[in-house]
Amino acid sequence: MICIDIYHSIHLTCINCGEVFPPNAVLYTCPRCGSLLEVRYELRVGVSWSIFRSRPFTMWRYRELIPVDTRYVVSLGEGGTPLYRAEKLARWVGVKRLYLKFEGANPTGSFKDRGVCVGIAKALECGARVVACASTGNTAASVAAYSARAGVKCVLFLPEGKVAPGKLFQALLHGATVIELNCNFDEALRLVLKLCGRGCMYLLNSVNPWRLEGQKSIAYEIADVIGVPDYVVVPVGNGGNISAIWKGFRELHDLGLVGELPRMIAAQATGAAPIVKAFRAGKVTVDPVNEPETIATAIRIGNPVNAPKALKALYESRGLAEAVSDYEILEAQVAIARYEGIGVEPASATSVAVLRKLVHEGVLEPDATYVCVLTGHALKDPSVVDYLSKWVERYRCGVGDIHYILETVLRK
Ligand code: AN7
Repeated sequence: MICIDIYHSIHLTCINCGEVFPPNAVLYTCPRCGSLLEVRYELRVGVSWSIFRSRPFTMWRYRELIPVDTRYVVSLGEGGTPLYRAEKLARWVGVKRLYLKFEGANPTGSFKDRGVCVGIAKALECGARVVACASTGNTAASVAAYSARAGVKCVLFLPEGKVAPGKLFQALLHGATVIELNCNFDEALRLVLKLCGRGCMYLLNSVNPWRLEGQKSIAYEIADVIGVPDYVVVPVGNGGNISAIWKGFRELHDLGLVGELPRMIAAQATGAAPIVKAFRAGKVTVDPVNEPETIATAIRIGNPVNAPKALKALYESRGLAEAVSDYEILEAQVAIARYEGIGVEPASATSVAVLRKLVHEGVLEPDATYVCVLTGHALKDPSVVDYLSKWVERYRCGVGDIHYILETVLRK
């Protein structure tokens, strides 16, 4: 058991004005300038890969680098997800070395579990009895499960009709209070931010900087298993995860645990690509997309709350940002499933679709090491099968017709 006495200091810092706040302050944005907060810490103890590798492969293997009081952690075994070498998919994409970080293998089927686990620990430390979030679905599913295990009440604000069925089912199954709003995700998030600002509920969206402290561990695991790749491609909605992964790599670099840094690539859907637009214009904030639309409902986000952090990650890492159509997303989802046996939801496939597009356009070199982060499991959204008719083989027939059907099938 370790707690916080292994740190010289832990604090929240405003990324804009630099104001510093204590780690147990219940703050989601800077009270002085309204900008985003970041967790900073200074270790009192030494760390090394050999210490980390002497422990089980979960995200808590790197617990010194996740500055939360572990006495409050309620775990479901988050992190420690597979990093697959994908040789057939690499050929389809057009690169030599491609790895897939499969976050669908987390307890509730998405990377959110890493961040929500830390966020719930912070909620418990602060004495919160109710946690809340707005969500396109995966955060809701994760918060519902972890709050159930932690024994706190959970209130979820969802855009009505736009949450994939698997995610909605998880939220209801775990006993959360589900409020479906007749607005989109961006409006729901603004509403819940305001409500949580009054102090009646603890906010677990990724604007809460503690969420990112958990999600950093994706970088730690990648570096642990294959070292630092040339590029990491991440599906982007609110921009929390790409910021967290970049923070993770930077911390490893600052601690001398790695010698290089990767370049970060943001992957979005064409109908919801405010980060791509801002990056192309060289801007540090986004112009919101008012009516975002994409089949990848997880990233149907027009006004990303972590945009300043995500854009900073792209500029600092000399990265890239690109968007792909819904058709390209589904095509990649099918390719990942068929070439590698890995089932992901549409939002996750944007990383592979964007990589393929950039390689085919000659923007990215074939001879580099790429990691695509696959953020969520296929079972989250079985509804997309309705759009896959071009790719699925499916027959309905009477038993009497079976010989005729088989003849057709086996001749193909
Ligand atoms: C599968 O659950 O925003 O850029 O409310 O579910 O950190 O927002 C989900 C986001 C990528 C984007 N892939 O991550 C929510 C939510 C999947 C996701 C993202 C999400 P961020």
